[in-house]
Amino acid sequence: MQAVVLAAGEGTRIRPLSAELPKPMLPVADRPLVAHTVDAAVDAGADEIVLVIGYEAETVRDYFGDEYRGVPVSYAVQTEQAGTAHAVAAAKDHIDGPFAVLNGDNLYDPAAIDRLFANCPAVGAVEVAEPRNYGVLSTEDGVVDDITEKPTEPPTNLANAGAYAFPERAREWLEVPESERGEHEITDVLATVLDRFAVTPIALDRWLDVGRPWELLAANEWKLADLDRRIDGRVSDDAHLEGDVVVEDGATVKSGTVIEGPVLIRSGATVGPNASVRGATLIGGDASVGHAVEIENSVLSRGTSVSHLSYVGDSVLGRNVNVGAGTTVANRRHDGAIVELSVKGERVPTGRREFGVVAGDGAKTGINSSLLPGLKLAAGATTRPGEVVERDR
Ligand code: TTP
Repeated sequence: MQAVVLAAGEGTRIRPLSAELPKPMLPVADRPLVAHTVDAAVDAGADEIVLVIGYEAETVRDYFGDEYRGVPVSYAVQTEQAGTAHAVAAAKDHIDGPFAVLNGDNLYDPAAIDRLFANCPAVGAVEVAEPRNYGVLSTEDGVVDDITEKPTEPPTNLANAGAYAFPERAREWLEVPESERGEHEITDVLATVLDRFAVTPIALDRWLDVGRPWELLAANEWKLADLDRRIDGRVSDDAHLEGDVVVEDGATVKSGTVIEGPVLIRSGATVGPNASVRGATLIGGDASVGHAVEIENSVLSRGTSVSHLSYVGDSVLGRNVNVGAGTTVANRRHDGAIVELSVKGERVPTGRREFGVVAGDGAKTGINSSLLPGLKLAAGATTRPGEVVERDR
């Protein structure tokens, strides 16, 4: 089966992390987010991967090339992000048989992708507590017979997980009219398939739609929890590594450092001396965590540097961010309330009582900056030495 993976969107809700990198290419453990989906498709036996690309398309192409893990990869360019059906339609000329459609910004339970492919036509379904916020699937006699977007009275608690195995004929049904929100939506293609085929619901034990910055943190928490301890880099004799810690070849952990897994330290990174790293944390390639720095439950992307005597907790730092010495990130409010973050100009609850900051590529904090919880620093933004930063910049 061919697997069409949608990776053309910019990820406006995850800004500033997507300022120069499309959301599907943001780091989740040891690879880009979309690579987890492509890996699941390859493991399920996909005989071709068709990547739909658009925003910052070259970064996706450069990563996967023409062949990935022995499976041919082709690309369809969607010039305008006019919706998920529009994205699949851009790949129409590549499709010549039954085909799967997967979102390049979703993490799926890999075993479910196996079952999805084996049971074509099929759709991924995930049990949710609040089905009103999702496309909800109705079933009869073990077959999906309808999908309703954000229903006020949901017929089931089965949400559409954005994973489809379509019969070849669906190729003819990709041109759908604009929906109320002005997009050409894949769910309208699914509705036609449901009318004409018996579509099997495939239960996903786990699923995560990465739309906003804290969901990238959650994606890392998920995939870092799967790490198995492996020490290939240089670790000082008096560093203390507990639990599932991976130190890749070419990474260095210096004297006096304490690391409590799951923590992944990628090649070229340096940690310590006397640093403390814990929680689900990714220290990206060539990143640097200096003397007496504490990092907790955070993502540090490639090339990011946190200088001596700083604290970073529950935060996502883009590439080549420079955290000046003595910077402190606050990751809890005094009132213990859920931390909010601005998403497209609106304050949105992250669902977390502990959440720090999100910094775009190249942001720099001055020495001894203090950053309040739920802040965003734009790509290239700076803070002054000693500044207490209370608002996004
Ligand atoms: P969304 O998350 O709806 O869109 P997005 O990724 O651009 O993010 P945001 O809403 O924050 O701007 O998209 C779901 C998936 O479909 C995702 O993998 C991107 C992909 N997609 C396309 O490839 N083309 C499109 O036109 C759209 C709307 C989405």
